[in-house]
Amino acid sequence: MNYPSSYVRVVSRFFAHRALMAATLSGPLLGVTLAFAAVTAQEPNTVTIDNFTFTPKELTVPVGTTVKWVNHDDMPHTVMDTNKSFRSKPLDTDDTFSFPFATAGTFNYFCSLHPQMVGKITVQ
Ligand SMILES: [Cu+2]
Repeated sequence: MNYPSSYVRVVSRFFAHRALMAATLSGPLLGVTLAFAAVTAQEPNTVTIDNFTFTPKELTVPVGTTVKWVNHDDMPHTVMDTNKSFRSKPLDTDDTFSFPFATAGTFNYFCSLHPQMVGKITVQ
């Protein structure tokens, strides 16, 4: 469709204004949301995956603990023990993987899709 350029200009200015207003209004709200997310981010015995990073990168738990991984990225990741004692399927966004650690030891793991992503679970 062909709109006269003056119309396009007015419309795009309108949307630019709306976007600015939305950004201004959502600023404080976003701050609150982020603060809330920061507080809730670290559930015990849970490793989150954000921006190609396992957080916490190293986690120490007592024997018998089930550790849960949650993928917050919009791209699949896996959780794979270097000694193959556990291995997840590819996790899509918000998918989780849980593994019960029944024995003490150090478990180094990585993402098989992005092997530079590494983490460690120490069970004692
Ligand atoms: Cu990955």
